[in-house]
Amino acid sequence: TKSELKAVKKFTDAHYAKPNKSMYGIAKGRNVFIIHLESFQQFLIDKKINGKEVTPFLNSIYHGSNTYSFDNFFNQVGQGKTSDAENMLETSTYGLAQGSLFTSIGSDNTFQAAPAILKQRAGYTSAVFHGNVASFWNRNNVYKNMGYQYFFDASYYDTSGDKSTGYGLKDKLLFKDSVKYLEQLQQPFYAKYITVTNHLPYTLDSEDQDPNFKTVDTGDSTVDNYFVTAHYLDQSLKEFFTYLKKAGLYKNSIFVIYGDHYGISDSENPKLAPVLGKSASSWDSFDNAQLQRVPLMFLIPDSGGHGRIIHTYGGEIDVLPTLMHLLGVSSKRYIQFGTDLFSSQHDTTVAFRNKDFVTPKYTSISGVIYNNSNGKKAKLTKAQKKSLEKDQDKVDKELDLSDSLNEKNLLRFYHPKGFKKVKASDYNYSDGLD
Ligand code: GP9
Ligand code: MN
Repeated sequence: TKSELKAVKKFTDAHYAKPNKSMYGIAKGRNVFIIHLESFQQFLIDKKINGKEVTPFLNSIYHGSNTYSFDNFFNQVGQGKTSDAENMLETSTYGLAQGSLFTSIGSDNTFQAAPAILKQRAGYTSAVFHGNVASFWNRNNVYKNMGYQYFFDASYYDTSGDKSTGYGLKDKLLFKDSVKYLEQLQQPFYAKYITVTNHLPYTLDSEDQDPNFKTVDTGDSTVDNYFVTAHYLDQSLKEFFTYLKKAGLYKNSIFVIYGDHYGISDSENPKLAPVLGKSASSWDSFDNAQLQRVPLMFLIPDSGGHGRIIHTYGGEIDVLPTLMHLLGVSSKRYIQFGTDLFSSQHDTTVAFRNKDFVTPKYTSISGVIYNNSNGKKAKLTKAQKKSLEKDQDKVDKELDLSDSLNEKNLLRFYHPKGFKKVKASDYNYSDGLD
């Protein structure tokens, strides 16, 4: 009801972080590429195996002079995995405590999402490129409610035979075969690429494997193969960027590159530990939480060389307000739970979907507080305890309010200035062939 909406609005208004003046609008008018790196964890960045970088191309972007890279950025997904990550990035609201928001309520929910906002405020065309079938995670319905104009799913590509792995078209082919559609998009566009090849069980035909890259031998094939498909994903991006530069689409774009969630699960982490130079026998839930870091990079070519690696703590919920401010579109009037990562008022408490959380100093897991600096259980003063209880309260409240907003479809009552309600029936993603 409307009073429930009020409670949400009161929270997000108070929580809002005003933009950093030196960053606001630095990517104004550029095309936006959202590049979703499937199952890609931060530890892959700069990782060398047998003397070779696993992801040399992404590393070059990560360290590039026009890239703002974050090394304390966490995934916050729940059971909705990829779809939860997408929901957070498009709406700056959380996924649900159980299941996937996309599949459970996404067909009927009211969204005030990036594609609609950017179209209405800044004239952006929007499209998703993905090599799996449109119905997976209910995307065909959700994207319409988000205001996506185009969805180029598996039906737009030849996915036959060895062109696909378990979740669809191989990444190199997705990037290559999407070009003919990408080139048709009216600029500026907001284009999302969701990769799939680096997905469990990380299988890859030998013809797609780089003979010059030898992976680890941990005795766990999931861990070993993870590096192989991550390497392939890296090569696929390199090829795509080569095309974009040739086509003249590179310089006038901003690239948001992020990992959606872990690829190696908690139960497999002890097998991974030695590869990361850690001990398997002392591996614990603190270590599992630290591995929830995923990459986040904002690459803004030819933007003056002020890029750097930023140690600010944040999570997927924070991407949308950050991006909007880089594009010079104020986020203030919308209901969003994240805060601009570049703002001095940014909230550095990162909530996990199960109410655990991480701050720059502490990690809280099932109520146990660990010191980030040494991974040991923290000895806390009264005042520190108090302040962590406050953090926990905020985390609980934030998740509850986000759930209330989505579960009760409260955005249907909310009319931010100038926002035209999205009409799903405006969109038709069929390619006319089926
Ligand atoms: C499939 C893909 C995988 O289309 O996006 O989703 P996930 O299994 O990672 O949630
Ligand atoms: Mn995923």
